[in-house]
Amino acid sequence: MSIDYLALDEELDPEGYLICQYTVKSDLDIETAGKRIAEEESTGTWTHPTTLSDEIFERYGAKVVEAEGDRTRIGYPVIDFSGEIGEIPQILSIIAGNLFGLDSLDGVRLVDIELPSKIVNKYPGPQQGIEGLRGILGRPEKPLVGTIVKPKIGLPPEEFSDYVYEAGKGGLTNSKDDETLVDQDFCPLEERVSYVSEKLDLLEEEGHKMIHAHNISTSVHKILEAGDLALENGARQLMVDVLTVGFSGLQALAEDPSIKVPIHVHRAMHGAITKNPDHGISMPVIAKLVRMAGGDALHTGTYGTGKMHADISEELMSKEALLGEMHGLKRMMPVASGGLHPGLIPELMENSGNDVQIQAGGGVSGHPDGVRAGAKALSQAVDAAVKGIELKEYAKEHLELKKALDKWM
Ligand code: CAP
Ligand code: MG
Repeated sequence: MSIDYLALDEELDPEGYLICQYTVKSDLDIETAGKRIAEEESTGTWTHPTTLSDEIFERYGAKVVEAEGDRTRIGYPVIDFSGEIGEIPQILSIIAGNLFGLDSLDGVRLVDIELPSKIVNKYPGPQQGIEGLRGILGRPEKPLVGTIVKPKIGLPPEEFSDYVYEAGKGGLTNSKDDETLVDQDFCPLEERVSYVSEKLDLLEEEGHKMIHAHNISTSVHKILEAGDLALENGARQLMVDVLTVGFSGLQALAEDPSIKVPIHVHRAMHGAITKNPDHGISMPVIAKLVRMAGGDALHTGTYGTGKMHADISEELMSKEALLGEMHGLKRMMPVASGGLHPGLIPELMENSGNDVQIQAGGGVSGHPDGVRAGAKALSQAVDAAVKGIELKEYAKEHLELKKALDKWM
């Protein structure tokens, strides 16, 4: 046989390959562009290595099985990902590695990946997932409703915990640290967790179950220690900024037997990777990797309703990446957050359905009557949407919602 990465007539066994779909912008025709990616990321380089035999190519070479318009599908043999040590970093170094820097390609976007069970089954995945979260909160069907403590930074631990308490009194099921807060001098992790845990206990005594995700994003060699510190002080949920920490930090936590609480995953920095439609990695791909690494809930967007940039078709794919079948891994909770307020809930829920954790920071703390009223207004908006009642109608009997709509609509 001879070495040719183009295999357009071949049907790939989905269990034998990790199949990637890329879109490419280049002066090259799409077949040649696909070949450049396949050779760079498997057995080739810019010229033919004299050390590359037909046998090596046959066994380890990637195959371009589709090349049409600006799209190409490339299959990487599962054996290229074998071994005990490589894991997600190695997967990314192959399917999302040098190819992004090739001078002959003006833009490449990794749009989707199909992972075979041989790869996925190496990962335990989410420990709690959506069912676990719903079980902890005793909320089997309705969306979870949460807030992000605002301002993002600056509140000392006690005032911080007062915010959480007020949000709980307004009916919210969830709250969380912001992605930029970890252990700063004005609000150290240990003290913050301890104050918040007291308030969550108090809420529970008063009949309301709520959890708060504490951000322990740090270097991988410190993250388990930070997790333990939070748990010793009563944390009911942990949070990781997965892209600034790295997938490995999330996986280290998720696979540690002492961490039994759900892990909330924030995606700060994803815009640098996902926002350019001609280049980078799509959010659904990141979502699949987060699910393998063991996240329980992940930010996937607000379907065009909030403050963050959105491509709705990709957001729907991300939702499917978390909730669809994935070789037996538990399903994850999609989190909708960013510029939300009660007035946006019906439109959001048309796309999200009930399997969503809805969160508003400004949309709770910016309510004219404060956090408790803001939390009530958000809960009322979700209740109205679940019941299929128009917000304006529902607001006639729900004053907090009315004031929120008056302010933001
Ligand atoms: C939302 C948020 C989240 C964004 C991130 C913020 O606050 O806490 O970090 O949701 O976007 O700081 O902006 P607001 P995404 O409710 O006050 O906007 O979820 O798309 O990753
Ligand atoms: Mg935030």
